[in-house]
Amino acid sequence: MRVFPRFRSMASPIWGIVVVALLLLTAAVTLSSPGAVTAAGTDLDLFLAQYPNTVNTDLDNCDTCHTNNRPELNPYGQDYRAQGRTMAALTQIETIDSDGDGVINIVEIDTAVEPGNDALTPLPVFIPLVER
Ligand SMILES: [Ca+2]
Ligand SMILES: [Ca+2]
Repeated sequence: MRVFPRFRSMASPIWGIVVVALLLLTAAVTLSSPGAVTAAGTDLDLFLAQYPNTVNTDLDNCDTCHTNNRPELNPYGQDYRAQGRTMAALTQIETIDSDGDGVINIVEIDTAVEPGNDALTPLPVFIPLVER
């Protein structure tokens, strides 16, 4: 059976080495990119330490600071980064409305609503009127 020279060369051991090298390079780039492992290992941990009531809520994930187009930051994540990505930064941005939905960040955080997503706001609280 005749094998075309092009396919024969593809089967040589050097291509196996090239493929393995590319896979290792891809893994190294993925693991070292900021916002991937770093964000999950430090920024989210800082957030949960600062706001322990948000553990196991909708804020206990990367969506708190990132858009669905990772590693792109949402407005809250951008404000957090601009202030230095520390616990002090979290405190500094509590009283601003990062996503512009009319609710300041700390109120959204206290109600487990994303402070970087203007499509999500806390439900209004209705206080019943009491007749005298
Ligand atoms: Ca807001
Ligand atoms: Ca919001």
